[in-house]
Amino acid sequence: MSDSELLERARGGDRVALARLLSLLENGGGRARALGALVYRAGSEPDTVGITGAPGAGKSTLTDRLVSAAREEGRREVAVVAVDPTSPFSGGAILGDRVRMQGHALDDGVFIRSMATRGQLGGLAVAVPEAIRALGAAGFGLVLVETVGVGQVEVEVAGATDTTVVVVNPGWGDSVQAAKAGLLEVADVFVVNKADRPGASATRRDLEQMLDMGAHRDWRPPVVETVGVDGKGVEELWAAIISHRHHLGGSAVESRRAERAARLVRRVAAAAIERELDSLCSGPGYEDLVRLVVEGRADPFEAAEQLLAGIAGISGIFPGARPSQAAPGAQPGGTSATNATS
Ligand SMILES: Nc1nc2c(ncn2[C@@H]2O[C@H](COP(=O)(O)OP(=O)(O)OP(=O)(O)O)[C@@H](O)[C@H]2O)c(=O)[nH]1
Ligand SMILES: [Mg+2]
Repeated sequence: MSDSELLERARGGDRVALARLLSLLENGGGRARALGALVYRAGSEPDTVGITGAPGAGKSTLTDRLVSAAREEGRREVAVVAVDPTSPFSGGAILGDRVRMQGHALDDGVFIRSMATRGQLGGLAVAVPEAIRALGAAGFGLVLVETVGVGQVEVEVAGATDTTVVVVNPGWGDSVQAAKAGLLEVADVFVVNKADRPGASATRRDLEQMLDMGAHRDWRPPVVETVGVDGKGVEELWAAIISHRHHLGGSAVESRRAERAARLVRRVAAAAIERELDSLCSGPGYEDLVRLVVEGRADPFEAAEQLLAGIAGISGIFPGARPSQAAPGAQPGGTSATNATS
């Protein structure tokens, strides 16, 4: 099946085609780039909500409830991307999530997908937004992204949504951990889940205090208490998400998305340069250069200059990508030519 045929089927509601499309994107390589080019041109970005927090905080349970809330509100197509960072904590997360969200197994309007780290350039931080785009192209107006907020990349993935929900549990340690992980900065809404356990209101106060100290601009993240297992507080959580959405409004969403796109382009470019550098720094030529420095026949700057000459004319490094179709302004102004002659 051709790439455009596959995309057409996915857009037409063929879930098998959609799953295949997502797998191909996830695998990376030339086909992924060609598909990615189609996907990015095929539709706009859907509304996105990130749900993040420590392992076992209740993210999947809440995500499941939020899917129900969105469906009840009349959202026609809702997708869930459960990111499995293959961290030491996430053993069995994929199976667990599937089982937990079984309530939607028979609902045609709900699509659930797990994603693991792939070898693709830029990693999850690039792969997840691409999957979100693909889901948008396939007609999903709302995508919920569940991520374990334990590492920098995971926090970045979670924060790369229109609205980011940070889930903590009762206990002072949890909010401190969340703060340490950088979750305070990305949170638009806080949830104290497992509020059936002691200490929920204390944790809520702790969070409020941290928010008091922090400089939040025009939106103060509300703190909501929930009991994921019985659905208590979920209505309030959904309302908080919606009200953040309203707060963002049209233009704020646009500027958030523009910032994200800028970060993505930079991340892909940085990963590509890093990759080129890795290969330049692995050959015999590199050893020769290093020897020159060791023997005092060149300084590190001269050696680096010679090394970098190898990537001065960097292009054609994404097989399948179509740089010729990018906007004229996107051309890097002939910098490589300048470097080559200087
Ligand atoms: N007591 C109590 N247990 C809960 C609550 N919400 C979720 N749980 C339980 O906590 C456990 C973890 O819930 P999950 O929803 O899988 O948590 P998660 O954050 O998705 O976990 P990972 O994806 O593995 O990081 C499950 O056994 C849930 O039943 C709650 O409000 N109260
Ligand atoms: Mg989970």
